[in-house]
Amino acid sequence: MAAEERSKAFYERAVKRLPGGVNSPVRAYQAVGRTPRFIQSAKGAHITDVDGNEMIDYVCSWGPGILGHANPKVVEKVKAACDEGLTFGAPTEREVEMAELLAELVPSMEVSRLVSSGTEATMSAIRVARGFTRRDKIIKFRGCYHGHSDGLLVKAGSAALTTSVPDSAGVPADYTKNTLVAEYNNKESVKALFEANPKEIAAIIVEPVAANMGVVPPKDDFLAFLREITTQYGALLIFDEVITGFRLALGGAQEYFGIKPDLSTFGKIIGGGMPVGAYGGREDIMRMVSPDGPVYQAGTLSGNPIATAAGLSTLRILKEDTSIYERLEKKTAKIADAVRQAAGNKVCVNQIGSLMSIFFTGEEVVDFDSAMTADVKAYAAYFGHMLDHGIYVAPSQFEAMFVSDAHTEEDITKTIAVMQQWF
Ligand code: HOZ
Repeated sequence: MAAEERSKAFYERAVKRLPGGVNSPVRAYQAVGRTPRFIQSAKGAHITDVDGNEMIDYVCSWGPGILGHANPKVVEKVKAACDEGLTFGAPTEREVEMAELLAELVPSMEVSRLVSSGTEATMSAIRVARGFTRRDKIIKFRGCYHGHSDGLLVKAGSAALTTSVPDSAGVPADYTKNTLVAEYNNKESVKALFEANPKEIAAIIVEPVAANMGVVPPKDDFLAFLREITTQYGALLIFDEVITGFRLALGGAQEYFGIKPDLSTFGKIIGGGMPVGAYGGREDIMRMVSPDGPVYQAGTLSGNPIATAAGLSTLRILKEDTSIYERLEKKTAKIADAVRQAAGNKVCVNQIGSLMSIFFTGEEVVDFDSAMTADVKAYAAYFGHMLDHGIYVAPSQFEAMFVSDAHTEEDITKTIAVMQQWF
């Protein structure tokens, strides 16, 4: 086993002053029974912990790192932006450029608002949907995760699953009574909710590829069905593209699947490694947002100049070289195929673009229930093997594996070899 002394020492200090010793639950490694690695630095596809262990990174900061860590062009822009000032609480040119670029690359984003996290983006998009439709109820899917705002922390995925709290304590029932829950990839469950509440549903919010109960792609026409049924009932369709945005394609999942939502939310990649989120969509809907309209939402660090510098630079790199998406798909599919070959039907490998999950179950994983058949103890053992052999994957069965443009053929070959040893 690699040296972990310094990580252990930091963790001992951390648990005294931080809940679980961390600032976001999945980082605590509770689901895999190991000590979290404290990170010193990262470059390209490699991450190095405080004990000097260099690992091939497939967490990629949970998605932002599509170019790998510390891309020199992005870092240069960030440094230059720092010299100009860290935050002004006033409009800047880069915010306008960002909104223009979003509209260019994702045509449904006619008008957008920048915020500081994906959680803020989804919470605000829901508020706009409610303000626009003058309806209160929303539909979300079991196992999908849209950040940690009260109304969305219902049957939620991500670390809420790992820590067995898909419904969080501290959220009054009154706050979630308007959150209706349907089953991902199950049209009937959505139909039933609309039939029971024909004029009350403001919006459906969905991860177009569920990636917080592990990666679960939508069945053939599921997203098209959501588009149709929302239109039919006068509700809005919100794509939560915090993970899929600029990852599945330059235009996100909406380009990949050819479905145009009314509103979308972004985070992760659009911040290029800095804290950013965005929500936006149809102009008539977005004009509801204050100060144009009556839906209030604000933020001191919204559109922060450093974050927009990192985000713009990242999006421009992606725009200049869209072949990156083919490369990502090829590399990720290579890993997925190798695991399928080595593990046979002991596992279910879901892969789409540069997102992937290995579910430790013999069942096909298409929804929350099938995801829950995964053997989390088996995942924990696999995680330990990967970690001990220099491969850094998510410390949870229910998070995605992210591949970046910085992963080299050598990285992929080594990763496959370590995986094959295990299976
Ligand atoms: N919610 C993130 C995974 N889907 C985890 C964020 C973090 O721990 O950094």
